[in-house]
Amino acid sequence: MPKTKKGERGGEVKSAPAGELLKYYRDMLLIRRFEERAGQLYGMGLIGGFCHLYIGQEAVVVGMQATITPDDAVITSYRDHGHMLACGMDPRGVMAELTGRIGGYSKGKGGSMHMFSRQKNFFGGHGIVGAQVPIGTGLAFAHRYNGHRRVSLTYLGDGAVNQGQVYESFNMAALWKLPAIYIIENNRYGMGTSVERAAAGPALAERGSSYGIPGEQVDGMDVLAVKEAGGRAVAHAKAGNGPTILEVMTYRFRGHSMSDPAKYRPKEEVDKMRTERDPINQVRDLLVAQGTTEDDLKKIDREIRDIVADAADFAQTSPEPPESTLYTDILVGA
Ligand SMILES: Cc1ncc(C[n+]2csc(CCOP(=O)(O)OP(=O)(O)O)c2C)c(N)n1
Ligand SMILES: [Mg+2]
Repeated sequence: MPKTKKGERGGEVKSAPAGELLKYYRDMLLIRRFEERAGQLYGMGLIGGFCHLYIGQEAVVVGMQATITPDDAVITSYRDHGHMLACGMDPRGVMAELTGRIGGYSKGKGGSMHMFSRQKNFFGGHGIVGAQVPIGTGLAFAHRYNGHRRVSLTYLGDGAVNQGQVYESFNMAALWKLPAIYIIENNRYGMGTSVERAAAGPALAERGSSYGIPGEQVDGMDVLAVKEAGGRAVAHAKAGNGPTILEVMTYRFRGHSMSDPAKYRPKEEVDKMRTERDPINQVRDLLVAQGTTEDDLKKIDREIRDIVADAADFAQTSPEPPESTLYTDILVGA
């Protein structure tokens, strides 16, 4: 259980041992720096197609990842780079996929939205809004069918939660008590539409209540809060009690994709979230309060910078796939 300490703003904030916090700091910083570099490569014209950055939302995936084992399954939407890095996928392979090179996870043919790792139990990377939800439910079904004590984490957005297939999935997951955890990353917008304009009823955590699925709203800018709620959901599923919905309140600091008019939310709103709720700065503050030095943090910063620089170099030097591979690795044979 996380310890609590008095926060600078007077409230109770959670804390945890330095070793644990350092891991979260490192993992979130890797995602942040990776995404910043991906944004730069996109600006240089090196990334084709879509590219959706996860900056601001890092605590969601890092907190959830801390609750599962490598055998558990993870699936998400197109805003997927952070999820892949959190699953332990190689930054080189992810970046090279963004630049469409043969060293990428889909051999340069999938791009940002279509990457997978069977080895890390990461099942994509889906460009159709909500389409990952039935698949994630199927993964939970497979765990149950095969008698494995494993869970499936399905991430979806506040926009995706209004798709019909989500409710077919909720019904089956509840009916068969599947070990499915649905993590709604409520970043307040689906492209340029605020959740208030798109969703009837504000409580997305309650969207499974008529199926009897417990729901919980969680502070998604606080990695320890995510980990705590995630841990409860995983224990519930592994005990055979079925699915949980976590509505994780988060915020994306960047645009929806690389072209975003930025007219649907005031600049002050973004600035306020960046300065007051940045998930990485919050962990950094906890670490400093526990005695981690600036030098220790700088060392981590340098390590992360080197990993990202190496991934970016690889993504520019790995060759493009040859024309002869145009029709290979498209379908898996029966
Ligand atoms: C079925 C379908 N409808 C529409 C789109 C276009 N589209 C892409 S992302 C998106 C917004 C989804 O928002 P949300 O679920 O909140 O996820 P976020 O982008 O905030 O992570 C839409 C409408 C799509 N890709 N698929
Ligand atoms: Mg959204």
